[in-house]
Amino acid sequence: MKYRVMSLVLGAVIALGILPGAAFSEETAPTVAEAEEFLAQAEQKLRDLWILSGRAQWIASTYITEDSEILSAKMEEDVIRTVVDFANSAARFDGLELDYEMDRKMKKLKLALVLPAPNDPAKTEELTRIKAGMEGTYGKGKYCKGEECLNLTELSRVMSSSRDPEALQDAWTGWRTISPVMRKDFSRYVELGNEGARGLGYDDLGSMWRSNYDMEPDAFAAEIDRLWTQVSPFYEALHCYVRAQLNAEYGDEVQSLSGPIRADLLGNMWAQEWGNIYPIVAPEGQGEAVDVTALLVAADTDERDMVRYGEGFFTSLGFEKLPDSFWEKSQFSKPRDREVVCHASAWSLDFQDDLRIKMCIEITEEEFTTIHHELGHNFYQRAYNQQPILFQDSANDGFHEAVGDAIALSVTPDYLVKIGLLDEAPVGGSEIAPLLKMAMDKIAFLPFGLLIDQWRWKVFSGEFGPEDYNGSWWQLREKYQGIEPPVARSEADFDPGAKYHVPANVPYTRYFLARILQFQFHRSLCEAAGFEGPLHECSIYGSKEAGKLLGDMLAMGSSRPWPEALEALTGSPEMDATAILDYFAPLKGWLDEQNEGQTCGW
Ligand code: X8Z
Ligand code: ZN
Repeated sequence: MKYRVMSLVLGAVIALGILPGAAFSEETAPTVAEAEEFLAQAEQKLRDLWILSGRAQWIASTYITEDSEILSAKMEEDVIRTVVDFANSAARFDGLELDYEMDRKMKKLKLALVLPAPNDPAKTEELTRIKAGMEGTYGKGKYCKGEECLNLTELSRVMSSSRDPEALQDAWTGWRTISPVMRKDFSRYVELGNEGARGLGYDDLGSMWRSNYDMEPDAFAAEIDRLWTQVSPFYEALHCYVRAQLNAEYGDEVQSLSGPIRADLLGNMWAQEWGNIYPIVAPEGQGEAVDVTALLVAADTDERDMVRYGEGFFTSLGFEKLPDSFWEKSQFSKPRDREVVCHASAWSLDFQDDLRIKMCIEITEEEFTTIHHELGHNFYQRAYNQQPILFQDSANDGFHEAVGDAIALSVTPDYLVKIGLLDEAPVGGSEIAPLLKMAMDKIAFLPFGLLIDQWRWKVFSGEFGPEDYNGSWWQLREKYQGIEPPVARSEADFDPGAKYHVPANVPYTRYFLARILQFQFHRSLCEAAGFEGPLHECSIYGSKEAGKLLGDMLAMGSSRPWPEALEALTGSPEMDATAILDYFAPLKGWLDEQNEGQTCGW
């Protein structure tokens, strides 16, 4: 099962028989023994279904055709129906005194779907077909100019490397031609998903998503606001500095010194991470940032080699090597002969050892980081594979996204020297350059990580209606990120659909949480490794102590509330932005100096 969609990949039922709950009498009062039997049956059946539907989805993602799409939608339909049935049947045991484990399993069962459907077979089918169709449309998406058609990988290359505003604008608007056709389907998906969530007792689908954090949904939303308040001054300082550098690079005509930044100038199709334009903002005389892309290319590294490096990091911590099947069954490169979903993902197909990643790896630093990110999912999945199936998940979804990223923070110059990619680490000099380069990805991402679901939550609650999908999207893009489109947009566009997680129905707040959590993890792991010194210089490579601390937390899966898992690793049960702020502290002072005399903000 693919991690990111745990619940929606979850299974299928087809001919597997027994209706959930059918074995239990509705007439007599339920007993604890019956509840236990019910859970055992549910777990057995869901495991079978999830394995089957995971396989169907693997094929649909690595071989997009009408047939594979229909089959995977069909399997997903069965999973949804089964989980909804189980969740409804579970209500029968409400009010019974269950032990902790059983009680938690009942809760997890109710939340096992990311996409619930109404209790109506025709609507369930409609919803799964719409969802599979939107994801397929995204996967196949191309921008054609005459004979020449460009896919997302190719357009992204333009976004990351071109410095020609016209070419950037063309690639940016070109990619967004793939999504207007999704608009109608998306609004129907919102209706049906909401109806499904209400059927399970939630206010709407957004509220259901927010209910999976061991706290009240409103309290979770407040938690997110609190974290954003902690980090937003840093983002504003970075925004201000970068805007000035872009103004110096492109001139007033292209990028003004005030107001929002033009969204196509930041080196990424969605302006979510800005590391690709680091050369434009690199300060002189402030030390050196290592160019990992150049090192990979110089060493003639291929896609598999890159993944081997990633695996090597985890084994250095004491984790077992990946199984042979990982190397045989993963998709590392974009096939030439068929359409695939290139968006990177990590899968556990059998809840045991059939681990795989699916990527279209490019030989770049950005992808090197993504490989560590994906492997983090796989090592997590294997670490919790002894848990009951309903606890085979991360402590909260931000944890799943944070593990590989925390490891990638240890890809320091010293580490690159150890693995032979770099001859020697830059010595002396200022730390500003490497910190700024890192901040272009980590700090720049924060408002983006936040806003996708701020938008979707309001779409699900009805506050943003179909007549204002694109307008409200850009309102939030400007509010949080301080960016604006390079050309006027209208409701004939559907720009949210040009970001994978929207058509694919993957909640996004997890990535915001992960940006905060990964620095907390890194700080604690560095401490366990006995590292003393600035956090950005720490690499836990080779530390069995750090590996043990991490591995023990991962093995908990979702069996306990996430604050306990966090406390086990960091000593504190709170999500807290001080770790990311500490990591970048020297940079903040420097940015403030650079920004002196500027009018920051937008
Ligand atoms: O979607 C991903 C991963 C798969 S879980 C590649 N990420 C987000 C994105 O690409 O938008 C990782 C960072 C944010
Ligand atoms: Zn991920």
